[in-house]
Amino acid sequence: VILSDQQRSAFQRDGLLLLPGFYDVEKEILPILRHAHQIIQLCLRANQLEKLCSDFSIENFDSGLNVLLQKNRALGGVVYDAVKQIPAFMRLLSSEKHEQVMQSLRGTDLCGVVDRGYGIRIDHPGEMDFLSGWHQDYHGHLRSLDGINFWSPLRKVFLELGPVEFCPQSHTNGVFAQVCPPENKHAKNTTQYCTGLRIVDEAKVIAKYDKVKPLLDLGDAVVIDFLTVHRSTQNLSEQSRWSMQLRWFNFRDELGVKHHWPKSYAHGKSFADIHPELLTDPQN
Ligand SMILES: O=C(O)CCC(=O)C(=O)O
Repeated sequence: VILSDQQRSAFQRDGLLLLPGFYDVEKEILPILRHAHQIIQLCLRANQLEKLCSDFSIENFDSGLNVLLQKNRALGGVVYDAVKQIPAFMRLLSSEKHEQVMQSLRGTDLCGVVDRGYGIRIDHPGEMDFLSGWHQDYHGHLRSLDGINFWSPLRKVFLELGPVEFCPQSHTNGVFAQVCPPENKHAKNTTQYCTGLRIVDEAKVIAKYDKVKPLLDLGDAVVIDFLTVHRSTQNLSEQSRWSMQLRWFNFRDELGVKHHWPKSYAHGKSFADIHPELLTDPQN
């Protein structure tokens, strides 16, 4: 992958970069969709819903998932956990093209894949509980300040499907100070304390920036700086929104080296362990 000077400066300026057709749909995306389809077929059969089993198609690769959800919302969790283990997804996660983009954008020869910093989101129509509020990925994943999230759809993203919303140039502010939710004030450990952190004066901070909600095709990727503020938007369509998040970091980042590439929530650690100076208790 060779990025142009223009792409590199757009990324430095905006803290995000759209790479249309970054993945080969046939070779890199379709195997993931086919495998996800098979997993859903297995779940349908295991739940006496074999009548709903169907052949694979790109548009309807998750056919039957809505019925599983209606039968028992927990089955959505089963599919969610299962698809992260698809070999074609794991191969893509660590593929050389991400390393090349990291090297080109971060000017480093030594990158890493964020352990447990990857996944496949499935955002179902109308559900609000699992949407991510305004945040920087750094808080949730740490490792190094100049990490990158490769976000890519597994279903074409149109407006009603709920595109991710970004604040371009918000990365230039550095790490935003955070406030914990009132209910965490007396949490037993820092991981609990940091669950659901919000940017201090969120509304004022967010109002300062333009917003963009890129619509994406299969194979496109948005390269997101770990410090760029973004959030989920609600899925108002009738289909589930499927997307991949693949996070990488730079081993040579000074803060990362100093703190031994700290881990975060997924490993019982948190932002509070590394940046206590950027955390405040809620006032009420
Ligand atoms: O996909 C989304 O709705 C939000 C994704 C996100 O916040 C992230 O990948 O960090």
